[in-house]
Formats: sequence, structure tokens, C-alpha cells
Amino acid sequence: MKTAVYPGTFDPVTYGHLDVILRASKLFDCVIVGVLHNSSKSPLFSVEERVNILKKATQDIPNVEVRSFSGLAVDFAKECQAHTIVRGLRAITDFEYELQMAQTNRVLEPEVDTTFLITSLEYAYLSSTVVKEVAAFGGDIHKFVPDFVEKEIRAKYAARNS
Ligand code: COD
Repeated sequence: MKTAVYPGTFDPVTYGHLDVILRASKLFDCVIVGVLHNSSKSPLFSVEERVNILKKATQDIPNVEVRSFSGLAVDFAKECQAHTIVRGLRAITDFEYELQMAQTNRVLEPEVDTTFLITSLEYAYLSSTVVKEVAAFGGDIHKFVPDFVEKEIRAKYAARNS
């Protein structure tokens, strides 16, 4: 059984992430999406909210699971008995960070490799940061995230501004 983990912040999940998850689900028997519980950052959505949003967004892909994790991604991979960490690559700017992370992870745990999926062209520009910035100023985000995620984001900003 080939298991992969796809770790990330997913604050919020975008069509770019969902494209990577769908493509990974065709390459591996099981894909476990790992949502980082990062107490040092102040995300828009709590880790529980991000997990629930991802579960709903991936409910039609049978071999995808969603869990939260804290600590190192390689430890999460080992805990899940995964042999690879999936990461998405958009631009050269992603590459430097991803290369360093993949090499560090390989030193920490040689049994866990990294699989890079090159972004689909239509999502190459897309990031959670861009989605939040556009939403914060009331811009249209329906091309970036599923409808129900858009509603959750709008509700967050409405609550913040009230
Ligand atoms: N198209 C394709 N891929 C995309 C797109 C897109 N439009 N948008 C994002 N992605 C990819 C990203 O490149 C990334 O691979 C993944 O989706 C998740 O993205 P984010 O932004 O939600 O998550 P990150 O990159 O902030 O996640 C970082 C981790 C949480 C994985 C990392 O910080 C981590 O592993 N932390 C735990 C501590 C650790 O192990 N550190 C590494 C030791 S060097």
C-alpha cells in the first residue's frame, strides 16, 4: 500500500491545493492531508476549521483522509506509515524553499522522500495569501476557492469587521 502525506497550512484551502490532492490521489493508494497546527502564527481559520473545510472539500475522493498534526512533517509521515511527502511547486520562488525542506527532511528521515507535483497552469498564480488579501478588501474570490469555502471566508471577515 503506497501512502503519501500532503502537509500544509491550508489557510484556506484553494483550488490549487485541491488540484494537487486530486492528482496525488491518482498516484497513491492513500493520501493523508496534514493540516499544521501552528501556534506561532495567527491563521484566519483554526486548525479544526481547516480540517473540517478540507474534509468537506475532498469528500468525493475516497482515498483521501484529512488530519491535523504538530511538529515535524517527517514525523507525521512516519506516524502515517507514509513513504513520501507530496508538495506542490508553482514558481522558482517555491523551489528554493521546497528544495531546502525536502533535503532537510531526507537527512532527518532517509526513508521518507518528497514528491513534487508541478502546479496546473490555471492555478500557478494562486495562494492562500492572495485569496485572503482579495477577500479582505471585498474582492471576488469565486475563481480561487469552492463556493462553501468562499462563504466561510466572507463570514470570517464579516465577523472581524463587525
Ligand atoms: N498550485 C500548486 N501547489 C500549490 C498551490 C497552487 N496554486 N498553492 C499551494 N500549493 C502547495 C504549496 O507549494 C505547498 O507544497 C502545499 O501546497 C501547501 O501549501 P500551504 O501554503 O498551505 O502550506 P505551507 O507551504 O505553508 O506548509 C508548510 C508546512 C506546514 C508543510 C511546513 O512548514 C512544515 O512541514 N512544517 C512542520 C515543521 C517541519 O517539518 N519543517 C520542515 C523542516 S525543514
